[in-house]
Amino acid sequence: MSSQQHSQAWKALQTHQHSLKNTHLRDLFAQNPQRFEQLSMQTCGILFDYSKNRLSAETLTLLQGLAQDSGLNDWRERLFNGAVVNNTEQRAALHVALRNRSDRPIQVDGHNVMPKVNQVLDKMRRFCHTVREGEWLGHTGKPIQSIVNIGIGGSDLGPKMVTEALDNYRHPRLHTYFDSNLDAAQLNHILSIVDPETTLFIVASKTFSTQETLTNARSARQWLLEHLQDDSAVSKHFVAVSTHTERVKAFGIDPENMFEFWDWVGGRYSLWSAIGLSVAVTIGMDNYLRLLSGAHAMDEHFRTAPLEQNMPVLLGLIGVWYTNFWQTRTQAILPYDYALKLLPFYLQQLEMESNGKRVTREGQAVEYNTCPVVWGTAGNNGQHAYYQLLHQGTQLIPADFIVAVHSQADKYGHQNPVLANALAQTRALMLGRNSEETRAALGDECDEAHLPHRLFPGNQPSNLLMYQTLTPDILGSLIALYEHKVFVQSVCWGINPFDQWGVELGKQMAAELLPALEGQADASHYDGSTQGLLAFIQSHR
Ligand code: G6Q
Repeated sequence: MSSQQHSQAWKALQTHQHSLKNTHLRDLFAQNPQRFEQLSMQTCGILFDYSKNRLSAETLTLLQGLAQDSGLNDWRERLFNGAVVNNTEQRAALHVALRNRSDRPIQVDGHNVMPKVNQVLDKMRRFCHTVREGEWLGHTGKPIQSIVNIGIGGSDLGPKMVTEALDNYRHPRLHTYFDSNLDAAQLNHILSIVDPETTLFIVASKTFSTQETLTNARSARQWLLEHLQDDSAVSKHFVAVSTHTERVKAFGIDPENMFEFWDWVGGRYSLWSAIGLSVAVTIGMDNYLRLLSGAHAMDEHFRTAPLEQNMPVLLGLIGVWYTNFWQTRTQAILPYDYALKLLPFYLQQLEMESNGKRVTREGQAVEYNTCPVVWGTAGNNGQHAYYQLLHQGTQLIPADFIVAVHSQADKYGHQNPVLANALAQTRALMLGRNSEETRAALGDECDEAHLPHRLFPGNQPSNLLMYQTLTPDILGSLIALYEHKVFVQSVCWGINPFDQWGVELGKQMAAELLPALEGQADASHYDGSTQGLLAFIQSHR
């Protein structure tokens, strides 16, 4: 049993929640004309407005007390100093070293890792240059036009999200695709578009043992060889990103064409390592380094700013406030910037794989909610789909709105309507509309019998993150903001955010089921449902 919720800070927050329970956000704004000035902040080119939340200055003080009692200052120091913060795997989690653009040495096991990090960045730069300049030639002598990143989970979601988000920075000759799913439909689709003579596959896998990735990589190699009819073509069309040289060699990729990273880089935190190679080739090494610099700027802010002026700390604590004291179960991510359409999927992994845990670092069962379900889609589309529930449903759902002042691609003057919609939604969710206002708004059309259907309770909380336009630097800062938010929450919940044992059991059972599906193993010991499903599969082959 975890002690977190028996602490003074936790109890004080529970009592405080009772006192705020019946206060509407409208009242909080009416009571304090300075609310926006007091409950918003800026750093790294990002404005964070957290005024539309069910909280007061006192709430924040109490939450900071919880963070302090949970040892946040100490944990933050340990994270940046390369301590073993991932206790179940006995590892550091040093994604901050990968984007450390300062000269500050960062030690793992007594060795400064920065020279190795910078060597790989140099190798990536040389590679990106040759591909982008058309000097890296395919087997038949043609420059590369298509990049296919084969990877899954952390070796897919980050590079894919960033490549999409920064499409404006793409080299005009290069098109980049991401293959992750085991179902060959995804690979087939990509292979139907690209040309074997001008395609470069990046096999991205930390372990180089992941079933989905290796299966797809083998099929891609088979496709290439069917077209080019020469085994030596593989070296011109395949490179690897991994921590495991032997397995890369065994697959048939020359270690010269391998980009290394290390076990102290977690999968979902690996975008900043050579796993970002597909991004770097697509947008160019200088822009990729800007992404790292943006993340580094947020790291420095997180590392040095006092808790009450610390953006990731505030974002994390506000999430804890809702999850543990208002018992919310989901968190919406709503980007009003189409470039960030994949951000909700990326954050699903970052947040849910990191903090979807039920025991503390010490292995005791937690007695409180941990990570909420994270979900969302690009802005306006959601308005015409599920926002109904946000406005008039029965659940309290905190939402993060992410908004660009300028879209990357507004040739036709769409941006003011986009901004109007984003601001209107946060306002409507907060204010709602009472009966008096509804009668006034509807005038003669107001039908008293239908009035309840036209009311909006409001009081739905939201954060709003706004920046001028999505550049590599801003995107880097934004991602690092969420990474540190997740870390802050993990500290408050007393859990390890850097392991992911929850994904093991399903993998293991899949490996056991495969022989049964191939008719080479007896299935009679399986549960009734699995036996029934296997029988259906066999009879429909
Ligand atoms: C992330 C997870 C997971 C991992 C994939 C791919 O934190 O560990 O999503 O990234 O399972 O693993 P490989 O990179 O080893 O293929």
